[in-house]
Amino acid sequence: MPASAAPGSAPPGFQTMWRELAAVGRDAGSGGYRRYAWTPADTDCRAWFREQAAARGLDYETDRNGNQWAWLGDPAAGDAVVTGSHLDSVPDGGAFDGPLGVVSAFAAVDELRARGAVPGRPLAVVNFGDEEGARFGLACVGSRLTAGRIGAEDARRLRDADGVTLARAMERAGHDPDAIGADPERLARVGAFVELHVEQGRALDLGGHPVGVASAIWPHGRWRFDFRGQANHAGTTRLEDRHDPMLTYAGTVLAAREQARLAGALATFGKVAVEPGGVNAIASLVRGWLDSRAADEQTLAAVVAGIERAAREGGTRDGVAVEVVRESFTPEVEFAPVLRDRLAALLGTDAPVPVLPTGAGHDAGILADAVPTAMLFVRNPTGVSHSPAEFAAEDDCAAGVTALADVLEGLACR
Ligand code: HGY
Ligand code: MN
Ligand code: MN
Ligand code: MN
Repeated sequence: MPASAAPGSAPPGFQTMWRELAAVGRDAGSGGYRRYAWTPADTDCRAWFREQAAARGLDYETDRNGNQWAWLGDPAAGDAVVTGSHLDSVPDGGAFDGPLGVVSAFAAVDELRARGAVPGRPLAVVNFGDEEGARFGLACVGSRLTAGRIGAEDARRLRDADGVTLARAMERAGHDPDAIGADPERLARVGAFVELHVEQGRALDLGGHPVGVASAIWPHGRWRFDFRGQANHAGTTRLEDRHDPMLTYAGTVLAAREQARLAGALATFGKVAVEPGGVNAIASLVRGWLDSRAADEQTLAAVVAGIERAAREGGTRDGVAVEVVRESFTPEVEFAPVLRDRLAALLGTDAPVPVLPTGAGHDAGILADAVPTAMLFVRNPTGVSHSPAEFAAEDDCAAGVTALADVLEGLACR
C-alpha cells in the first residue's frame, strides 16, 4: 500500500485517517517522511491527533512531556487500557512505523463502538512524542521522561544538529519545557498499554501470519565515535605524513560488521559527520554514530567493546585521537508474560498467533518496567522499515485493527 493510497479493505475511518496523515511531512521526491519532534510537520501531526480526539468526542489532553492522550471514560478512575504509538519519523522514514499504531488505535475505538461494546475501564489512545530521536539523538524521549528514565534537566539540554536545545524547540512549538519530568501519577492510571506496530522484519510474512504478538525487545544503544586527525591538503600531503580520521573510521565500520557477525548481533554506523568537509582536504574530524543491538546485554557489551578496541588500535596506527561516548542505552525488555499470553489467547482462537522478539525499540519497551505492556505486530512483506519501502497490505492493516479491537474488548469490556 503506497503511503498515499487508502487501504481499501480497512474500515472507512481508517482510510480517511490514513489519507489525512499521508501528506504530512512527506518528501515529494523520495516519498519518505521527515516528521521530527517539535518541527512544523510534527505540529501538524499533533493537530491531526487532537482533531481525531474531538471528532470522536474523546477527552483530549497533552501531558507535561508533550505526549497526547484521547480518553474514553474517566482517566482518574484508573486501571485504564491504553493503546497508541508515535507519529514522528526517522529521516526519510516509511508511512507505517508509528502512524499505523495511532491510526489503528482510533479505528479500534470506532470498531468497539460499532460493536456496541461498553468498556468497564477507561480507554485511551496515546501519541508519544519524539519516539525516533531523529532530531535530538535520543529515542523515546516522551515516554522516557514520563517513566523517569531521563531527568528533565538532561532532556532540556539535548541539542539538534543546529545546536537548538530540546527546551527551545519545545518552547517554539508552544510547549512549556519547565513542565517536563517524571509523571508517576499518570503512569499509575494505566492498567495496560498495548502498542500496535508494523513489523520491522519478515518473520510474520515468512510464517504466513497477518498479525503477531511481541515477546521481548533486544537491548540496544547508541554510541558516538569521534575520530580527530589533522586537516591538510589532499594534493600535497604525502600518505605517510597524514593523520586521516576517515581511514580510522572506515576500519571501525568494517570492525563493527565483523564483531556483530561473530556474535550474532547487529552493529550499524548509519550517520556520519565530517569536518571540514572539503573534497580536496583531509578531514580533521569524522564523527560516526554506532547503533548496536544484541539478544542479551552481555553480548551487546562485548560487541561494542570489540568495536571500540578496533577504533583505538586504528587510531594509534593512523595518528588519530579516538573518543567514544555512550549516548543512550535501553536494557532488554521482556513484555509482561500474563498480558502477552492473554493477547495470544484472545487472538489465537482459530489458529495460534506467533509470539516473537524484535530488535527495534518502542515506547512500549520504555514503559514495560512501570506498567503491564504488550505489542501487536502487523505483517510487513518487504521486511523493510525506516525507509519509504516500509509496507503493510490493506488487508493486514484491517486485520490489525480487528485484532486490536478484540484485545481492547477482551481487556476493557469483559
Ligand atoms: O530505532 C528503533 O528501534 C525504533 O524504531 N525507534
Ligand atoms: Mn522506528
Ligand atoms: Mn516505531
Ligand atoms: Mn589551494
